[in-house]
Order: sequence, then C-alpha cells, then structure tokens
Amino acid sequence: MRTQVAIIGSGPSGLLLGQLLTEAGIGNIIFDRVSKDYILGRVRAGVLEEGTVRLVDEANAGARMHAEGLPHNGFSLAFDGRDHRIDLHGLTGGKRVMVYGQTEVTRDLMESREKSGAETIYEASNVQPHDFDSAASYVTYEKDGTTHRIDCDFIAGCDGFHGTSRKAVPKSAIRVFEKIYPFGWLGILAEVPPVNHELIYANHPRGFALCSMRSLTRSRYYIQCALDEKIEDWSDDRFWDELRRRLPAHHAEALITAPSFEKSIAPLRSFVAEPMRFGRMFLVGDAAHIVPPTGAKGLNLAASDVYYLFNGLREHYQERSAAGINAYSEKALARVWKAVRFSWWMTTMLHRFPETGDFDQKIQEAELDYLTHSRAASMALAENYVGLPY
Ligand code: FAS
Ligand code: PHB
Repeated sequence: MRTQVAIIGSGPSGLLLGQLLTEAGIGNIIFDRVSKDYILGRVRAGVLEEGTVRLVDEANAGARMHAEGLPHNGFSLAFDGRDHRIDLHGLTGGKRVMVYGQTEVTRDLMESREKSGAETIYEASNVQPHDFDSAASYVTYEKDGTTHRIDCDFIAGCDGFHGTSRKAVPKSAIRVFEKIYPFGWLGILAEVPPVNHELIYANHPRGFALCSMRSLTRSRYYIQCALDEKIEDWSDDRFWDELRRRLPAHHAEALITAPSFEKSIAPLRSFVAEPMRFGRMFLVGDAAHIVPPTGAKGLNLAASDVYYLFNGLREHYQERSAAGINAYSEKALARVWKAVRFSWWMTTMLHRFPETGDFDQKIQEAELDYLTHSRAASMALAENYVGLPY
C-alpha cells in the first residue's frame, strides 16, 4: 500500500496536518497507537491563538469552535491581593484569543476527517518510520496480528513527546535542549460557572494558580504543586480551599465549587529537539518541543509547525518546489524558541521556586510591578500571548 504523506499520531498536530493535506488533495494516512475514544479522553489545552483558529477553519473543522468557543480580549494577573488586567485587544491593535478546549478541537478535526473519507488507523501497534533518509521511506505497524507496510513520499512525526519518530533518529543527528521545573500543575474540571469572565493567572506565596474555563458552565482550575504530590491526597475540598487561598479575596468569595469530574497532575518541562527535519521525516508539535503550559503555547506551536509543513508539502506537490520543506525546520524552530522563551518567562514570573532565595523573590515582584505599570512591558506580554506572527 502507498500514500503521499504518512502521519504518525492522531492528536492536534496529526489531525490538523492530515485535514489540510486532504483539503489540498494530497493523500495521507494517520496512524495512532491508541483508540479514538482514548484520545478524546485527554484534557489538555484551552486557549487558541488566531493563527490556530484560522488553520482549524482551513481544515474545514471550525463551525462548532465559532459557535461554542469564547473569544477573550484579555486576562488578569493576580498578586498582592489585587487583579491587574492585561488588555490583549487594546495592546495588540485588536487581536484576541479563543477559549475552546483542545479536546473539542480534536473532536471537530476527527469529524471533519471522517466526513472527508481520509483514513486513520487507530490502535496500530509498534508504528515505526523507516528509510526516511532515502527516497523510499515507509512506515510499518502491527494490527490484528499482521505487520503492515505503507510506502510513502514523506513521514510526519506527530506522535508527541513520548512517540516513536524522534526516537528513530540517530542520536548523532539530533540535539536536545531541556529544562525541568521543580513543580507540577494539579488541574481539575468541574461543571460550574467560571469565577471570572476571563482567565486569572495568580502569583501567591503559597504557589501559582490559574482560573480558566471550557465554557460558561464548565471551569478548569490549576494550582502549582510539588512533583511528589499524589492525586489521592487531594480531595475536592482540599483543592478548593487551596485555590481560594491563592486568589484575591473577592474572587475567593465568588468561587462556585462542585465535585470535579477530572483531576490530574502534569509535570512542567521545556524541551526542544533540533533540527525538526531528517530527510523525508519531519517532527511536528510535541514530538519536537514541549513548553510549560503557563503561556498557553503547546497546542498553538503545534499549529504553527503544521502551517509551515503543510505549505511546504503543498508547494512540493503543486508547484514542484522544495523551498518550503527545506526551510521547515529553520522557520519552525525560530517561532518555537520565541514561544519557549515566553513560556519560561511566564513560568518563572508566576510560580514559587522552593530553592530560590529572597533575591529571586524580589526580582519576581519587580517584574510584576514593571509589567503592570509599563505599557511597553504589557505590550510585549500581550503580543506573545496572542501569538507572534507565523
Ligand atoms: P499529542 O501528544 O497531543 O498527540 C500525539 C499522538 O500520537 C497521541 O494521540 C498518541 O497516542 C500518538 N502516539 C504517541 N506515540 C505513538 C506511537 N509510537 N505510535 C503511534 N501513535 C503514537 N498545551 C497548552 O497550550 N495548554 C495546556 O494547558 C496544556 N496542558 C497539557 C497537559 C498535559 C498533561 C500534556 C501532556 C500536555 C498539555 N499541553 C498543553 C500541551 C498539549 O496541548 C500539546 O501541545 C498538544 O497535545 C500537542 O499536540 P500533538 O503534537 O498532536 O501531540
Ligand atoms: C487551560 O484552560 O487548560 C489553560 C489555559 C491557559 C493556560 C494553560 C491552560 O496558560
């Protein structure tokens, strides 16, 4: 069997690339090791940049996002018991973000793919890329007791941080950069109205907290926690009490609580693999980079990677030009590193670092004070948060 582009991974990267290729008439098959329902059971990102929204529209999967998504013109920083609103719309000449869960984006892309008739092979075991440094690349996988081979022109490694594609690259051909943060995020989902109409990022002596949402009736909250915390030690009541302690009093009093229906702890890391192209195989999204979710960049970086790769592949097939695919890694990494910087900066500014001393604490306070009293500093934050140009 043969296809033009073999895509490993049916998360946002793989699905968005697959549907853009399908809309452009370029054949592709997606392989994922788990089931569709397992993928839809994951709770992850919640904020989409305008570039991501445009790509989901281009993939013919944007109708529900525009019907149910929440356009947001700003968010608040909370510290010293007060809110400081960052007016994204005013500081960026009219840009905004869309609050719409990654799970829903994934669902919409899956539905669009099913309608288009493009093929996705779920529960494919031992998916492996082969001979991507030659013109005869192919992918193998096991299913129903049989090993299958798919010959292809290109391979897109959209298989996330723990996937197989990056691991298939010889260690001598790849360089990785990594920073592990000394804490994680304990997150919950609850069917309650959000405490505020916009997101709140809180810096508090007890630790960071984030008030987000999935709709006007479903809230998403996070608190910074130690890496050795166990979910079973965090009852809902304990979580709500800790969240209240980290918010300004007027928000703590207004907080509406209910039993959570999802609770998880995610570690935080910054990670970049260079380059992102190896012959006929391209790394995309979390397969190539990870950011702490503080800047809401993970999903949005996957989207800009897809933008560069899709246009490079389109030029290859429709204009017989290799310029786009040859420039992919350099273009994608230039945007990735700026988002890695921003996510590191937001994380460093808003979290408690147990091991740092009083000096670093004073620097953090000065950073927040400068940010909320300088239009130039707020503009820099705002232009990064809404997403730098592609
Ligand atoms: P994904 O990891 O989403 O998808 C990879 C796919 O490849 C999966 O479906 C997997 O099953 C498949 N796969 C893996 N190995 C395979 C193999 N060997 N063979 C076949 N298939 C394989 N980002 C934000 O912006 N905000 C957030 O709040 C946020 N929270 C997060 C919380 C957690 C716990 C995690 C892990 C990430 C979070 N992220 C967040 C980042 C997240 O949204 C990613 O950026 C996004 O999922 C990237 O999408 P993909 O690159 O498609 O990778
Ligand atoms: C979320 O809603 O899950 C979310 C929002 C903003 C972030 C991180 C997570 O920075």
